Amino acid sequence: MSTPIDKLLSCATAAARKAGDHALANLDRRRDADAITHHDVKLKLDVECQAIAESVVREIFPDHTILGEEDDHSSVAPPANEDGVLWPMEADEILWVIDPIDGTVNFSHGMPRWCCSIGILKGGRPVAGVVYAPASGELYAATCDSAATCNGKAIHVSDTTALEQSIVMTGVDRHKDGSVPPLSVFNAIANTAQRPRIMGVAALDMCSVAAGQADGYMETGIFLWDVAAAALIVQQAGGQVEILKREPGFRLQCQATNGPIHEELKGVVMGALGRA
Ligand code: LIP
Repeated sequence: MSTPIDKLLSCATAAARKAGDHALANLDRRRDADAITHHDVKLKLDVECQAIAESVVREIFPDHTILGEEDDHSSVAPPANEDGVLWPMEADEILWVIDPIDGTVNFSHGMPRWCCSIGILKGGRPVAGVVYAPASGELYAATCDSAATCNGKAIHVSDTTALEQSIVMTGVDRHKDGSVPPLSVFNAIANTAQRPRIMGVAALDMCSVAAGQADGYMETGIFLWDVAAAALIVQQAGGQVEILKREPGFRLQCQATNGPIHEELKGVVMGALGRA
């Protein structure tokens, strides 16, 4: 018998709240790190929060597979593209995708913009997702058969029709091979949109699109766990999400928009990436 979607959503909500609240309660330990690299940091709290979220999921769904940001995925090869699918997999397989602290660098500096993101894929398609931002108390949620909400209230994407009137959120690419110059997408957006924004938290950036506060989001050096929950939240808020490229280690190029600006933004981004 298949698992009811609302049971998946309530478990994801409980797991995100428990993990996120643990991080918030331990803010004074935000700089305790297992590793600090030039562009990133591996926090002890990241590992703890992933374990907390996983234990909530395992208690209710002991047989489900969990993919967490903190595991080693470097050798995973990208699958072939399949429309409407975030990450192609077996039709009946359920995958929990957990980013215990998205916006780790913000968090480690004491900035309040970070979140816990939990998305559930079935056959590679998102069926439920929760993005919880403990510092602001915002909890975004959606399932494949219900509207997107923020703290229980329905949210909707903007109706902006032109890129020149749009706020587009993006990030700084950290491809070590230099295949994508770090600010190439930012520069292209800065030249065409009303304003570009880099806030450092992909899941919350996409929720801003879902809530109609921003009109688009595009990032090249992003991972499945950054977008698994928010992709569904954008879609169920009336927006459009497209994976422009999949790379080894669950790395993605992902665009999420309100819909009307999607093709215009994609043209700009593809031009910047030399794939026009
Ligand atoms: C981060 C993203 C951010 C992106 C960073 C990083 P983390 O996730 O949310 O938007 O620009 O490259 O992937 O590492 O803080 O969970």
